Amino acid sequence: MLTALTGVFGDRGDAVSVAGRAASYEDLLGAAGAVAADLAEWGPVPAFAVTATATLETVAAVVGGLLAGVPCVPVPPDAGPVERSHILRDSGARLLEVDFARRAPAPGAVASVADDPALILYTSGTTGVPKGVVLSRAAIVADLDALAGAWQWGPQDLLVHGLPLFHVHGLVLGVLGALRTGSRLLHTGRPTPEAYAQAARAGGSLFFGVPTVWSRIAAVPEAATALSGARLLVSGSAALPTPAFRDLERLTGHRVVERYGMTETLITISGRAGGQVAPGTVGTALDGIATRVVAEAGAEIGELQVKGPTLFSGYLGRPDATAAAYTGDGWFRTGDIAALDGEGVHRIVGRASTDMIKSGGYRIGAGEVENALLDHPRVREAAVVGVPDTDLGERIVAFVVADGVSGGELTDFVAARLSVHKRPREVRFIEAVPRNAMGKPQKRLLLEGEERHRT
Ligand code: MLC
Ligand code: AMP
Repeated sequence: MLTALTGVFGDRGDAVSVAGRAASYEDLLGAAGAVAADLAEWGPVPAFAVTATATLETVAAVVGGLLAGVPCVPVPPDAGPVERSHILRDSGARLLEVDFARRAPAPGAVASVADDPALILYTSGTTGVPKGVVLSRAAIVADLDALAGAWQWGPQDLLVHGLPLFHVHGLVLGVLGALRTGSRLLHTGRPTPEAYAQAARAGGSLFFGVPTVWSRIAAVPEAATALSGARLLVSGSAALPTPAFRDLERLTGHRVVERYGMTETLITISGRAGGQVAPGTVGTALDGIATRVVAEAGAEIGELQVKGPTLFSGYLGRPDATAAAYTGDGWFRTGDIAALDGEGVHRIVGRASTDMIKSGGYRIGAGEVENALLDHPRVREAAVVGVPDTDLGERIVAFVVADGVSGGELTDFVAARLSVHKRPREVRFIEAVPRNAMGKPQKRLLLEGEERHRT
């Protein structure tokens, strides 16, 4: 599955560089071989987990899992005890420590088949605890090959990004994509404007970022102009604001290509290298993917539904939730609201539920944050919403009914139990959560109040 590691592209001393440490394919394959040997020694396990810091160790762990045919569960390094123990318990994964200095020959061909799980990525639903999204080897290969075609991505490229290695964007596209296409990888550690500019000066050709990263680069003109020599700038994981698109076009000469995807579907829609790109649009379906927009009679926008070989194998241990994610005729329901033009170009216009928040490109379920807040002894009610934010796209705002506790304490409480990016950026104390006759929270009322608060 990892074409580059078979040596087709030849070896290079800096094939993979992560946060300032470089490795050749031979180094990486040796370290991954040691991981595979450890996994073989363990005997049968349903999965293994790795604390997915942005390091060569994480890359070796993921490749080692592929070599051994054991699914890998990357755990966010800042996950607090509640989130971490849920992930480990739910997946049954045993935690593996990686020592990149160790080397072992790669095991011979493993008896894995294309449908076998390669990765289990935990992602938030609208309510409750995160679910494990099972991704097969075949789904990943289908997606990476379709993207390689769409972006003309190959061994001539130097891919640059600084995204976390526990989600689709940074891990599947940003690591496995480089290994599959044979492009070199330069992971900057953190996705700062300065680090991207430096990587551009070092020859970076293909750049990935979430919109927050691109907006921050656009706000630092000397960093943005350094990206003029790149071949392709790609944005995804959330909507790229048009002002950022325009500023980057002016400063870099590039029209940023947007692509759309989900943990459950991988990337399904994208603009093309050398193709027409318009701000606010995410392009056309990738090769092998079918999309449809199911609109109410007379409406032009509706739920985006997708089908194709890149789709997940199901939520781990949750056949109910898996079944609920599909329509009766077998299309995956994204929960995103979209419009489709006559040319097959998609525009994502919103989400069906206010309970799914996208902040800094991270997907956060309101229910998970509410449950964490309700675990605090002073909190009686909690309602969490995403409020428009120029930097993060949306920022998490928690409305709570509580006394004897400060907003800062509640923020720290969530950050420590779940993870830092799931913390509310603002806590507002209210008398009661507005509810309808059925007792269901009326979050739109809170959001309307928030609009008034802003103006
Ligand atoms: C602040 N910090 C706290 C804290 N408040 N720590 C503990 N408790 C508190 N109360 C610290 C953090 O530890 C961190 O420290 C620092 O503040 C900043 O943290 P942050 O707020 O998370 O960083 P921020 O600058 O807001 O991050 C922006 C960002 C990030 C863009 C870098 O949001 C990001 O990496 N996003 C990428 C998400 C992504 O990859 N999504 C893809 C999903 S896949 P320190 O020391 O660490 O600086 C997908 C499919 C698809 O969507 O289509 O791609
Ligand atoms: P995640 O599961 O973290 O992969 O998040 C998936 C969600 O990110 C999708 O359902 C969309 O809401 C959002 N998303 C991803 N890419 C884009 C994009 N280019 N434009 C708008 N939203 C996007």
